[in-house]
Amino acid sequence: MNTNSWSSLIERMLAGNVRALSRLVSRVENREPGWMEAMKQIYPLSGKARLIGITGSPGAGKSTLANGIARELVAGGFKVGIIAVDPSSPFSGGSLLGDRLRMKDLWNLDGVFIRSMATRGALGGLNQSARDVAKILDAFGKDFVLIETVGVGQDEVEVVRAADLVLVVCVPGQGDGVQALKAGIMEIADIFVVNKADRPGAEEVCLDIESMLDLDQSSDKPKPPVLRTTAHTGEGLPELVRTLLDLCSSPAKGRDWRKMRIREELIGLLGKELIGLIREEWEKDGVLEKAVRQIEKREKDPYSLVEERLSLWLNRDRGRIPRS
Ligand SMILES: Nc1nc2c(ncn2[C@@H]2O[C@H](COP(=O)(O)OP(=O)(O)O)[C@@H](O)[C@H]2O)c(=O)[nH]1
Ligand SMILES: [Mg+2]
Repeated sequence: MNTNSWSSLIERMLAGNVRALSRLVSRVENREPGWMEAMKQIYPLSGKARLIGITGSPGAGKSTLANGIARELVAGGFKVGIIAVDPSSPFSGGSLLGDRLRMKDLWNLDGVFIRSMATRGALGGLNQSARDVAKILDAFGKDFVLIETVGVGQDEVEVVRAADLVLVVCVPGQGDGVQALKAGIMEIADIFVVNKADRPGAEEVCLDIESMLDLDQSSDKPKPPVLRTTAHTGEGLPELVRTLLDLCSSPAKGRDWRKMRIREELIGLLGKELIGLIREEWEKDGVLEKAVRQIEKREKDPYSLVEERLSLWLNRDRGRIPRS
């Protein structure tokens, strides 16, 4: 049997083989032919793991926290995976830095599997790629998948939106840091972590966040707890993990949240696939090139061309798409 075939990879992954897991993740990320079939097989085996988003500015201590949280969870008997949407994340004390090839690999540190993903170039889009990897880790048997991402940029925000629980990491001395949080991240936080509590100003940051939360009457969500940690010494981590486990076991986000996520994922997947199909078909037989030439010579405008193309597609497929 071809040991690199999808079915063999899935089989070995399910048997606990880390190399197969790593290979599978890469091939799905690269959208190699058959990836969708593979995900169809993997999907029913997922759905148990909790996705925890960890977001905050660069240097806030997200990787150190993720490591610490993973350690605590492992000590509590849970299986943990980490996805770092930031290839510069120094997860094994810096040894990942400056080694691009190895960074693409999956790391196994004390049973915690760590996957770095580049922010650019994810074929299925960063958000979907992170979801796919999380599902594979879930099927592999992880109870928790931590996703670390810098809290800037639409893609990154989408990634944390897909999480079951979101930790927003702040640090003292950030200046307008808390202010900046208001844009987008604030409302998706389930727990605020004030890290680097060993530094002066931690108390002020906590107060800032608390008063900001008091001002925010719009949300019907329970007020997120604000916790202090010193990630590199582990101080505050047991309490953070206790809070996290508590929140995970209470279905506060409810069904609508899940439905919203499923809806977004469906639309996202469909969109990506459609774009792929359209591009492929339009590029076939030089049709796209012809259109480009027509626009260049100003014989046609892009709007009419898109309209024509669209109606061609719709009319051709109308009879084939079932109504239900
Ligand atoms: N003083 C202090 N330094 C910390 C703390 N947590 C992390 N660091 C340090 O802050 C730097 C950035 O941490 P890192 O986890 O890479 O941040 P990330 O960019 O958010 O992932 C590292 O040098 C850490 O050792 C903390 O609680 N206190
Ligand atoms: Mg990091």
